[in-house]
Amino acid sequence: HPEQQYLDLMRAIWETGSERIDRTGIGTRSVCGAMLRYDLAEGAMPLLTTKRVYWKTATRELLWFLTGSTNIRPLVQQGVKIWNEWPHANYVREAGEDISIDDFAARIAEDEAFAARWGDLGPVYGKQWVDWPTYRYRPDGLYEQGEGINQVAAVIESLRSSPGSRRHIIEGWNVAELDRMALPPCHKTYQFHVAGEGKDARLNCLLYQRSCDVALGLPFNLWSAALLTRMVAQQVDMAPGELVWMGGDVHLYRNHAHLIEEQLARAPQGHPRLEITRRPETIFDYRIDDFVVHDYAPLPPIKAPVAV
Ligand code: DHF
Ligand code: TMP
Repeated sequence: HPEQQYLDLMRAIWETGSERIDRTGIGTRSVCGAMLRYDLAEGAMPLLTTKRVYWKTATRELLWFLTGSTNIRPLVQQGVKIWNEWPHANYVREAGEDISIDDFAARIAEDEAFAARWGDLGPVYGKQWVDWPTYRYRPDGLYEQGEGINQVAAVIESLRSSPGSRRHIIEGWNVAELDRMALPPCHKTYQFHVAGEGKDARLNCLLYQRSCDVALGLPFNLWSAALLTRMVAQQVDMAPGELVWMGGDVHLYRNHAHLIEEQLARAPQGHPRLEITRRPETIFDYRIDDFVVHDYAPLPPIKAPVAV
């Protein structure tokens, strides 16, 4: 079963990873470098079945990236909470108000000005993907802002015009702007690769993730990368090929022990498939209702706290 790769990686890190105190202070067991491969033919998706993964939440996050937004407000308004911890921690620290995370989220949802001031994550994924900033030098030697680069649109264009190119890349790691991001990108580089030609063309995708929380982040990251690959494939009229995932610092948090022990005792359940029910005009026109998952009968969710 393809999910066995994930479980094997989890077990290997838990049993052999090196212990360290990480940025969050929680502590991890970590390995350097890992690879997972998933065949996306016939609708197959790397959607874990050994615990329920909220794929609609992950899908809403991906669609939010594609709008270029970096403010959590549109997510909060859809009931997606996965990015709330960082603006909340920032607000408590900077404004000095001891507000609960749920009350903070409620305020983000109802107060537009408050959200504009406190809900932004800085120039994270959405900004870099569709509006990477450029600079234009003037004759006097100073420079001004140029037009932003839409990397997603550019990759669609290059896949259509030169499928054999080795430059189909979406990059999140804007070195000049890292210090303004709430969290520098984890899933930082997506490279597309076309195998076969003409009617037989298959779209492969390689994701390089510099830092990976295997228990909480990776299930979302695998789903989203496969989903992006399918959407791009649909837009360029190719069949989806393979998703290759590569991790840099691949770790398990020490306070996820209960999740890990429970999940490693479980066995994969069947083969979920994704159907995309419509072919939107562009990569930016997908909606949540365009995605239907079939044959997903996972084992129950396993809750664990996210390290902030
Ligand atoms: N920090 C850390 N330490 N790990 C992460 O995985 C992470 N992910 C981020 C931002 N910062 C991070 C963005 N993505 C959850 C999943 C993905 C995610 C953030 C959080 C999460 O908490 N998942 C839970 C609950 C899901 C839900 O409430 O819908 C899960 O059980 O999957
Ligand atoms: P870091 O910036 O110190 O590496 O911390 C980021 C943490 O968040 C790390 O545990 C990896 C995790 N993470 C994911 O695994 N996937 C994601 O998509 C995001 C945003 C974070």
